[in-house]
Amino acid sequence: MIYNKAKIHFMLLFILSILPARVCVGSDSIIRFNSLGFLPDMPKRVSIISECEVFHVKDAVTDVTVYSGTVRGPVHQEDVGQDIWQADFSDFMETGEYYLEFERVGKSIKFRIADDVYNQAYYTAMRGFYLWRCGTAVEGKHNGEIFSHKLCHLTDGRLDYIGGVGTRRDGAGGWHDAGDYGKYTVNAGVTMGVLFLAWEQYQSVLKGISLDIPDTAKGYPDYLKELKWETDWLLKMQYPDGSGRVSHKLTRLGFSGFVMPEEDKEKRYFTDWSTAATADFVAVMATAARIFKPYDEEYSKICLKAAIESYACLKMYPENRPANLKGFSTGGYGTRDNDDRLWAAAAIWETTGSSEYQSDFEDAARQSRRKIEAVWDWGNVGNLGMITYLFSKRPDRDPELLEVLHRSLIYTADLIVETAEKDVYNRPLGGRYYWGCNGTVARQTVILMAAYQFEQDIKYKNASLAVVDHLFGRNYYGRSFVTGIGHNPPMNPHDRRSGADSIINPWPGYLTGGGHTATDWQDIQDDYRTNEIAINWQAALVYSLAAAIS
Ligand code: 9MR
Ligand code: 9MR
Ligand code: ZN
Repeated sequence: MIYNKAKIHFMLLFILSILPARVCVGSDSIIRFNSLGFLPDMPKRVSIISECEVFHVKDAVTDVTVYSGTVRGPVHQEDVGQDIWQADFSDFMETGEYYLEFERVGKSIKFRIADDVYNQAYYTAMRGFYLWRCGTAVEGKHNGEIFSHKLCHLTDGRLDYIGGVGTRRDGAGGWHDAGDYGKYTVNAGVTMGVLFLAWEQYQSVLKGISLDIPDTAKGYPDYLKELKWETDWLLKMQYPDGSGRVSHKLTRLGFSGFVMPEEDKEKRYFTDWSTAATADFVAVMATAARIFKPYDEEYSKICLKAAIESYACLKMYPENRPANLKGFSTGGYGTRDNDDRLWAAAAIWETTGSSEYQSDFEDAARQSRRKIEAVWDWGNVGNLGMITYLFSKRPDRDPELLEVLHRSLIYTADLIVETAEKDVYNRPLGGRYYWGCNGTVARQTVILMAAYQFEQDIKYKNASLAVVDHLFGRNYYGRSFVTGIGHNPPMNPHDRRSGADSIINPWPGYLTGGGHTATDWQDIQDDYRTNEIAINWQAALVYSLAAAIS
């Protein structure tokens, strides 16, 4: 009788499943690594929290040892309060399915080495945006379960707070922001900026990947189809009076309870405008005009017109102007606008080539103290402007400024690499822990990959992949931080859909925010400080995975 690999595997699984639990469980919480697996020719690193020395890589089907090595360590790390041993089997490159065995410690969970180990995660994470769609019904399958919600928030939004008492205007569509159902321009900005950047850098791979989403933008690749959904909504955030002002957000007065979006029937309002929101709007619309152009000439014009109109508004209001959000207790996303203006100028210059925008950017960039920054998010989007300029193909850039920005990019990327190397789990943020820091961990890949593209030094790509390792298991918790994917993922994110529907598993593919100390992440729904999900963190996750599969 001939047994093929798959059959033997199946039989083994069957035998394992009837053995007592302790035999199969292994020591998976002790041996920590990327539970999605590894790319054949890339680093394969493991953090172990128990004293160990010799380890073996074993074929998961035959139990044959295919590689043996010795660990390094221990290294003590203060913030996590642990002694960590490190194993490295990077020079083992055979595709297949394996597990690790550490003498006197035990076995790890199984993992794969293959070229496609991150593809499914990319797909699921990107589809997270589709599932976040507002103003429509959505439905998606994951591991055989169907997640869905009905038409929601069709009456967005009221104008009472911007001079239209009792009236409304169309503000439907876009993505819900996070675990709540609000829609916030500033956070949409950084999210779209990172997603557009992923497209610009990895479109040769991304455009071939079907996301199985509805055809809401004929002729667009799926990835851009999803981005257009948000762009359509963002266009509606611009005041229609020609002033170019952009509402800071569109939300209820306070957060809803844990209900499905279609049950959230309270009034939602366009709020007052801010210069930060207006600048982010310019940046997104200018970039959208450029990126959508090959697929949709007409729409590209609409985006560019909107960008130009709002840029004029910024020029009329050179001082930072926060929105008046009195009466609202939903998310604030209050931010000073310098970095947003810088990004706006870079994006609209890159799209139009106009020298006015160019000198606006160059002046702002020369004045900017920190150029390329190591830590950034919705409150600090200058990097998006700097990167736009650095990667531009336009001929007349200022060589001196370019040189300064280039040096800053390498300096910052090197700093991130060093910071990650010093951390026992290769976390690239050092001792920084705060609201949404997992998003920033993921976002480090943007700077790392920018440096990689300039220098072609593999250390940057390796560090970028180590970020993915960290998010999917090589971390203090020995768990995946992404719902529905990887080992022991979050089960109770602060997400209203996940809390309100009748399915035990949470909506899939979402990165949770992370602890505010090294050790205080709690996988409980009430802990919105550490266990919420959000589009800006998700965009960074998508970027990191897009880089990994490209
Ligand atoms: O659910 C809200 C979450 O989306 C926000 O990020 C968070 C901080 O603004 O606030 C959450 O709402 C909480 C509110 O602020 C206080 N009461 C409990 C709410 C959670 O159900
Ligand atoms: O991501 C935001 C984080 O940086 C802030 O510290 C926090 C408190 O203001 O708010 C976070 O954003 C939340 C937003 O205000 C409302 N929707 C959910 C967002 C994620 O928690
Ligand atoms: Zn909605």
